[in-house]
Amino acid sequence: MTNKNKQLTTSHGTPVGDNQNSMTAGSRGPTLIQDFHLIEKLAHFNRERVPERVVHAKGAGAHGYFEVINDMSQYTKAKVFNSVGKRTPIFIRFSTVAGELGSADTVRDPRGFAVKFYTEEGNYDLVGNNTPIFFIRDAIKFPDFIHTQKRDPQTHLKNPTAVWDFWSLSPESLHQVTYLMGDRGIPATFRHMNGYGSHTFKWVNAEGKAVWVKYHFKTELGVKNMTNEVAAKLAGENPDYHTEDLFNAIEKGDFPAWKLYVQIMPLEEADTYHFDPFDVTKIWSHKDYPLIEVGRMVLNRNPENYFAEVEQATFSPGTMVPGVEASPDKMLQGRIFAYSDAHRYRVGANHAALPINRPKVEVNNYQRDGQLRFDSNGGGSVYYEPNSFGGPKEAHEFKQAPFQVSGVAEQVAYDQDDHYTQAGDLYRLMDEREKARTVENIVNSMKPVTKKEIKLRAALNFYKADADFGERIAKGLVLALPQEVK
Ligand code: HDE
Repeated sequence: MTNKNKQLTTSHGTPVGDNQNSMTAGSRGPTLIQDFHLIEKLAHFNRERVPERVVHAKGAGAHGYFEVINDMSQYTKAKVFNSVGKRTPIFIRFSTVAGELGSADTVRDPRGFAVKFYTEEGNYDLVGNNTPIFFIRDAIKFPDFIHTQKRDPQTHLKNPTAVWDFWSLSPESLHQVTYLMGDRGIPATFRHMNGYGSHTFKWVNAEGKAVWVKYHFKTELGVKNMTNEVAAKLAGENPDYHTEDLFNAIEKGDFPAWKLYVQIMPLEEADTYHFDPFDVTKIWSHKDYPLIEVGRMVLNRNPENYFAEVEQATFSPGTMVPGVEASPDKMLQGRIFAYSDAHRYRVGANHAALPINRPKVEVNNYQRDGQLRFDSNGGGSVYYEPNSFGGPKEAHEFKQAPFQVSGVAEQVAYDQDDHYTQAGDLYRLMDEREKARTVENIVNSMKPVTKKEIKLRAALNFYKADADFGERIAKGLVLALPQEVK
């Protein structure tokens, strides 16, 4: 859409006579309040900013498509994953987690990897990260965790003491912290990183048979990372480096692509697997549950307008299509509430009707009114249900698959606490050079911590994951690990 060589108007469409001079009494006289155009411009300007996302504020987006390579209908009735060759339009938003809207792209931080599939059955949002795991495994700890990632309420500075105090007192974070402090903590570009759904989800096929599923997006460019030195230089010289790289690549037709794979776990195996498969701080061994290729995601169109499409995009893990359902993962359960709540606050009650969020299929329901109801608001159609006027009706075939629940209702922890094996496995998978870089990143990150007990507690956690890992960190921090732990 272009407004080239058009008449300038107010937002009410009335033609503007003069956009250079305010209306005053004589050239030196006071400005007249009747200068409606002046007042409208200043007042709208004051209201241009909507609240940034409370996490994942800095991001970049692109349009593209998802194409099915292998039909998944044996596992799920979700049409987006059925029929080889089928293409579904998508919109993706990549992001950092902790930084504000104007912060640098090339920081050590997980990256958001949020995909909106505009499927023929409504939108499906797969809102993941570039890491298959997360720092915590209960939503109740998320606000506290993010507080430590943001600015100290007194100094307004980042606070490594808070970061490591929380992490060292939350050993479930060890696996993701090891991942973050390793080479993948700073991707070379958004195009050279993988994406993961992270959580375990449920797929249900047309016969009502369910399986557990984990998603993996593997970049076709291969994973490439950025060194601390290059990252620090770019953070100063070009803080929007990843944003610019993505835009320019698509602009010149160098379309980035990812293959989507899934891991499938038969429903009953969740009860006997050697750890809680709904614990998002853990990965499922690919030996136990090998990757199955599903399709290919290609990004081939830049946004026309950043605010309209990227800033106003609203993703929620609760936006699922028939055949995709939640698992009991406590983090996923918490997110199902939190995201739409965040959207109602940040963008507005009718955020789903905005062009970037609107499904490509009809929306027929009885929700009415609310701020910025810029569509027909249902016109004169029936506005309640049940009704005798042929209004939209439910169809039981789309009910969620019933599942057994049991247990005493209480605030209860996970029943397994092995926070160390997989963190240690990850460290032992690294080659010698990456081990050294990871240890150096952890030591440098912990050096400004003001309390020795925090450093010691953190070093002991790493030691429990792998003795060599903990020893090297303790040495770098000039700490002696207590004999009794060895
Ligand atoms: Fe988020 N997260 N999150 N998160 N998250 C948000 O939604 C939240 C978590 C992720 O590009 C917020 O619109 C809770 C895991 C991405 O617009 C908010 C918990 C994973 C994005 C929110 C988590 C993510 C967000 C902030 C703990 C990876 C950006 C503004 C249960 C699997 C999406 C907003 C975009 C954004 C809540 C943890 C990824 C506040 C409560 C785990 C990619 O709703």
